[in-house]
Amino acid sequence: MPDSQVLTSRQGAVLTLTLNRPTALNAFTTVMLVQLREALEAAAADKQVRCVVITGAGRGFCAGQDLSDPAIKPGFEPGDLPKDIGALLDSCYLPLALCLRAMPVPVIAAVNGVAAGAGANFALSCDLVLAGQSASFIQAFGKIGLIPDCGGSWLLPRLVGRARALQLTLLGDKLPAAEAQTMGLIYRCLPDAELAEAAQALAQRLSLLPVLALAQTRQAFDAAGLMDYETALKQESLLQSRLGFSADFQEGAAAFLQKRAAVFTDR
Ligand code: T3D
Repeated sequence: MPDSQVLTSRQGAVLTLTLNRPTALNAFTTVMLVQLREALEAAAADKQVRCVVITGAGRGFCAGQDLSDPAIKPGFEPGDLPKDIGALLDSCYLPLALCLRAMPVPVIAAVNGVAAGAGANFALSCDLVLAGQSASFIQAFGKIGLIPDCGGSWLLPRLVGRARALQLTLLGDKLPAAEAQTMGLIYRCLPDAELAEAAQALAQRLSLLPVLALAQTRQAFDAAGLMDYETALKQESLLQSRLGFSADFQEGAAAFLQKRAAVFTDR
């Protein structure tokens, strides 16, 4: 679709989604939020897709919620009523964030430029975050009177600890990609010119692995964060029991014993 706010392209088993409003640094409109969720849902339903890459068109990754979108734009006239931002979160951000976190395949964010507000937290919710050296992450919420959303309140303290999460969110400073890597917020910072190729290479590599187990690893980590040690051990037994019956495990173990490359097919 030429006027789509989310472009899709396929290379083998890797689907790339490109946020496509470059003149507004790919800020999220309600249309884009819906299109992005629908594209992820379609990828989840397509057994041929084994890894997803998400990136941005132009010089930005995503500047967060489009503040001029009619769904939230403040009125400038006396008597104009504020919009219910929580309703937008419930109807658009929450289903998108839950869909991303439940993807049956790994999802890579290739952060090609600034990622601000919900754009930053959406990227950080992906499984592996690569960023170009000119990219940056901004918890822009505090400066406009909001709290971190799109999963940020849950994710940030878990990723970098409470002190750093508060530093990032209360000050709202631009965090360069290299510092984000040093801090453990993202997987890797790369030269800008290498980002797209590195993201595709990483995605191709993941697509050859047993993606069912990779996606369940993410889900186990997320769930274990809310469990005590013994409950987490029991969760491991349960998941491992299911995976033990999977074709991928039979294939992986057989390939190891037969000294050959494994071919994984489960989704
Ligand atoms: O439901 C809800 O609404 C709640 C959800 C909230 C989630 C959120 O994401 S809240 C945070 C929203 N985002 C921001 O506050 C960030 C606003 N943007 C910026 O601070 C800056 O644009 C950046 C630091 C990200 C980049 O700065 P710079 O100097 O590289 O670019 P720029 O010139 O500011 O922006 C380029 C264009 O993009 C510009 O348009 P123009 O003047 O060329 O026509 C700018 O207005 C537009 N743009 C950037 N961010 C947004 C935006 N337009 C609408 N909404 C934006 N968020």
